[in-house]
Amino acid sequence: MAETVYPVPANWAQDALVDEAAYHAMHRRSVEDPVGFWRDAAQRIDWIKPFTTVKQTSFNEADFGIEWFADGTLNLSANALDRHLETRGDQVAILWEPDDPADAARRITYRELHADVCRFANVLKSRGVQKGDRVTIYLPMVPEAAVAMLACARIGAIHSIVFAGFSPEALAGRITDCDSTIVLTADEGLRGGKKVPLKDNVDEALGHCPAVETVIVLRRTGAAVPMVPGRDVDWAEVAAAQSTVCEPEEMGAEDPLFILYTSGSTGKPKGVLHTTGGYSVWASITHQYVFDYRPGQIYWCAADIGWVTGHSYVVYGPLMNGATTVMFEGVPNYPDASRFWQVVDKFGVEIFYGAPTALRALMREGDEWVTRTSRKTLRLLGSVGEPINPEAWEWYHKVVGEGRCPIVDTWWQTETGGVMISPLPGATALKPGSATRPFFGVQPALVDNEGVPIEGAGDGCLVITDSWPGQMRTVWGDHERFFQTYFSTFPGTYFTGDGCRRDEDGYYWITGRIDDVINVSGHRMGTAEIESALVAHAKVAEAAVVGMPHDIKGQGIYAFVTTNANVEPDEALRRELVQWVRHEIGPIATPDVIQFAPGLPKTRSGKIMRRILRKIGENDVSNLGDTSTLADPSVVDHLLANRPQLA
Ligand code: 6R9
Repeated sequence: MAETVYPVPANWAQDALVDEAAYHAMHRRSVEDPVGFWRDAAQRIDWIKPFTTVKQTSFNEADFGIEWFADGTLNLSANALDRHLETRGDQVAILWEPDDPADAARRITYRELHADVCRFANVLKSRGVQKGDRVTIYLPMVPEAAVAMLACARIGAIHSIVFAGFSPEALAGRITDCDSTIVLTADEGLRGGKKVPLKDNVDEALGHCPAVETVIVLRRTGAAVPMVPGRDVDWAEVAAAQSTVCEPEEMGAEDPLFILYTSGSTGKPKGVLHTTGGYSVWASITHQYVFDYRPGQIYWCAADIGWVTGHSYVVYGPLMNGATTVMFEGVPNYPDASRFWQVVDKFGVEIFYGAPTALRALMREGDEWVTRTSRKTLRLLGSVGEPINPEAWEWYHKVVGEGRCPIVDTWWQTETGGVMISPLPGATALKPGSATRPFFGVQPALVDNEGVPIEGAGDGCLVITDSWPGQMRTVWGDHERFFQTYFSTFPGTYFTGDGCRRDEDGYYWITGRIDDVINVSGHRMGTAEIESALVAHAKVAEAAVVGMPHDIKGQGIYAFVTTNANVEPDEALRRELVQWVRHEIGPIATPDVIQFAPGLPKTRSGKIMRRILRKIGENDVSNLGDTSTLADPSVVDHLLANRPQLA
């Protein structure tokens, strides 16, 4: 595929915080003099007691440790709220859009949010929550979720948000793992017009969690839910009884801020732990520069607070930067496929940050859903969560952004706390599908399977060679697992688990998880590459590719393909797609199997559950493992029932 380059638009080069020259100068300083760079950069935070040490980090087994600004003290909620009261107390902090567009939006100013947070912090204290205690949050996308996070941060409690789409089983596991004794939830959630029985789920989960003493229940739909006397209390009732004065707790920079569970390739989900100082610096500085954010701009990150993107870029980063942050309860296609762009018009959104999976789904519905809206306020678009295939990128750029909005394709992970590799809109010429260049302080490197560094252009495993402030500090309760998972594969470096290509311009192209790499006749191929080729076909909406055992090639290519609405998949199309991929990538990428499917198995955050597809590819379907976190488990039944006969 021919590579298109989109230069920085002239107005962006001129007006942005950082242009090309400034990017290079700042990045160079950040790696040559990290202590000086971060000592200066950390002044963006209001410290209670200033730090004297900046960086004490080692990725080596002998003296392994990660500490930033260690002797400084601060409070994140004070940085997100109190510091704004004088300058922008009456500015809207959270603009909340409900699931149903007919219901009223909510506009919460910094002053109101501050009061709500203090009040709820006092609620937590009144229930016995102390600094260091774990608070499980199982709430839908409502402002109270942000209030709960900030209230925890205010008193030094560690929040553990569990996505409100997770099953009771998953919730119970996470409550137990971090020994949480308090759960915050709602009667029901609302998404895409459907009710989610959150309180019922909590009740079921708590059957396995006898240590939980308090459940605070927010009334979202008003459904009648059973309340266990002594354990369950009504959110509004207990909040009303508290004062709006609550002094922020003085936290050490390395005191824990939150735990967020994330799945790896093996074992049960890991409790990724982030601490206070480094994370605050990282979430705020990345939000400011990646989105070229100026206080007061209307900014919308469409992620759920159940994911790290919601933590760093719906709540913490934007609020520390004095943003008006949009919080959206709903889904992209309810009531119809114009929903995102209607919300953009309703609020005058200038910066929109979303996921490729949503974009591909909307793209499939046709352009009119987009073009019937104005979107004239949009200036910048962002992408996160998975590689964005060039077709979706071009559509996002041309149709959604009308060619005038740069796209920041941001690569990062739960573990990294914030964006690591991304364009800066005023500095970086864009190549569709590339996350482009490292953020300040990030030192990516490529190594081969034996750990030998790859210089210049090439393909390999993506590692990060030195620490950055937003890095996770441990796996909750299992420091050894932290070291083993991330620092033992390629000693002395942080191993991301992602494969990556670096081109002649030093641009990084994430090719997908290493465990998604398939080896066909000795040729390594990113499944994302083949998927991208398939999706480039006019009739294909979405594709997922896995390896399958092959007698001669070692591994063959098994492709799951969802066609566009109105396309009837048949044998002719199958042959056409095989030829298409051969044409796009080369004969080496010829798919061995193409299975058409109306839907792919996805988690509720929209990530394709490749584990299941791999098992189908390997014809090992007797035990597909835990499928409880799938958005729609029936998709799997369809896949199993329609497997093509293999020779
Ligand atoms: C923020 C987030 C992390 C994994 C990561 C990678 C994939 C995320 C990406 C991307 C290509 C991007 N990923 N952003 N791949 N381009 N812009 O998604 O965190 O849920 O922990 O997932 O997602 O494979 O390793 P998390």
